[in-house]
Amino acid sequence: MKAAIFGLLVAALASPALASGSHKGGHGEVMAVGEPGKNADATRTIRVTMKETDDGRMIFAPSELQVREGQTVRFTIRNAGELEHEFVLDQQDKITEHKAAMEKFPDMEHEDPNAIRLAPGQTGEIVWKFTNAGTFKIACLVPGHYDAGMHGGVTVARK
Ligand SMILES: [Cu+2]
Repeated sequence: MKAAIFGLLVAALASPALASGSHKGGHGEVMAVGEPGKNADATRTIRVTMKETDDGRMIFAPSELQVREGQTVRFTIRNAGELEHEFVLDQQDKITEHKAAMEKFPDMEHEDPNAIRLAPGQTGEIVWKFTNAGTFKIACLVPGHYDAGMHGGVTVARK
């Protein structure tokens, strides 16, 4: 239900080019960044911590990740901060679109397989298969967090 509402909001915000049908990634449509992976296929675990820093920034540590095309990765994500944070994995234009939607509707929740929201102290997992080489993003789209530094890159090397 919430995901469906989000889809409508994104459709309303998206440019005509983006509204062509592939923008609602995570709802059974093909995403450039890949697809949900099977736990048994994961050949690698990447641990990512989300937190605020003493100088007022918010970060992912590490923030630059390197994986390989075809690889299934288990992301173990820990919120070591004092605020709620989220980990969203996607291509840059989808992140930008989603960020704008979140700023307009801050209470919006989403339950996409490429995203996880964690309360302080919580740890969660995303198993993801990277099906395409390229440069993608991780980001926290809680309003203000991206601009406080909470984003990073995922480079998917060609097989
Ligand atoms: Cu955050």
